Amino acid sequence: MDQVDLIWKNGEFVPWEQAQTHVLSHGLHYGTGVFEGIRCYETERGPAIFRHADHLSRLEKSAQLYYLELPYSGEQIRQATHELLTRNGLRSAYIRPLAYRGYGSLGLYAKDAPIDVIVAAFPWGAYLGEESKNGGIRAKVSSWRRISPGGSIPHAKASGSYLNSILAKTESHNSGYDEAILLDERGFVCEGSGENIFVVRDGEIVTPPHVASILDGINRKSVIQIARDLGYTVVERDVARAELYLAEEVFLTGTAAELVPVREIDDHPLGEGKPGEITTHVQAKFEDALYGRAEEYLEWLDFVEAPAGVDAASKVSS
Ligand code: PPE
Repeated sequence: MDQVDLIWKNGEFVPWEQAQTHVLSHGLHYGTGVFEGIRCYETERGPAIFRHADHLSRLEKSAQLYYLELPYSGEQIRQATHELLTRNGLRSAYIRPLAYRGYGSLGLYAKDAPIDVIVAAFPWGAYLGEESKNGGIRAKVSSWRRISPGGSIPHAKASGSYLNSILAKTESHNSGYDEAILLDERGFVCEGSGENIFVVRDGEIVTPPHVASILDGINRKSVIQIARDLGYTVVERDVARAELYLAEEVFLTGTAAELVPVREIDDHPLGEGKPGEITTHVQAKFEDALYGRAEEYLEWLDFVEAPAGVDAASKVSS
């Protein structure tokens, strides 16, 4: 992990090594936390956070779904993030806000465990490997089903939910693949272990709907809009497993991964076994949007503003 100077924790900027938590913190035992993954990109007009407001609103909703009352507003977290990036001298970064039940009591109804909130920002390169965005990846349909809405909340980005993703990811890696594709409890295609999925069939772009237990990805939403603006038809509908193998093209979207083509699933090469035309077309526009090169999507960018009197040199705790 690429360490930087400061982490924001409960309203203060603390040195990276001191941003610690007690071993009896509730979240550590039961996964009672909600988090976000956000990226800041260096653009021609300065560092900009992609769809920051959407990520913060999802954080608030995830917290609500698990009865976690956030002690800070989205706007407070937003400003803290701007200051954190500035103080750490980061022009681009992966940003990880996390709110979790901290130290105070254990047991499942632990209203005395406080809610701790942190925001960390650090460099994080290509999530699925350097070659993934150009060359595409090899995926495996997981033997693990995605958590079902009957037992948990797939729509919340909650820490505990990720045990499911970790099982799937580990299995795919241990079998020599780059990523896992999970089916939902009904057996329809759901998503990757940390990405949403899109399938191209007969020139149309298809992606599983919300009832398929997906996380409501922010990049999914962006890519749907970009693809429609480029003139493609995008349909949200259930996708059968076999459609993965029959697809002309498949790609994944997520903050960490960005837009990654899939070139092979369960040893079936897709299309010509390399990233397809529609995928690369949408990917190019999507990357323009991330890096502020697409005028029409500039409104998605939250340009980082250094709070008055703060610059990269002022690294002390406030
Ligand atoms: N599904 C899951 C299960 C998921 O974790 C992510 C993001 C997505 C879909 C795509 O959502 P969005 O980033 O809003 O487009 N996964 C985050 C965590 C990855 C991690 O390993 O940690 C991420 O990409 O930041």
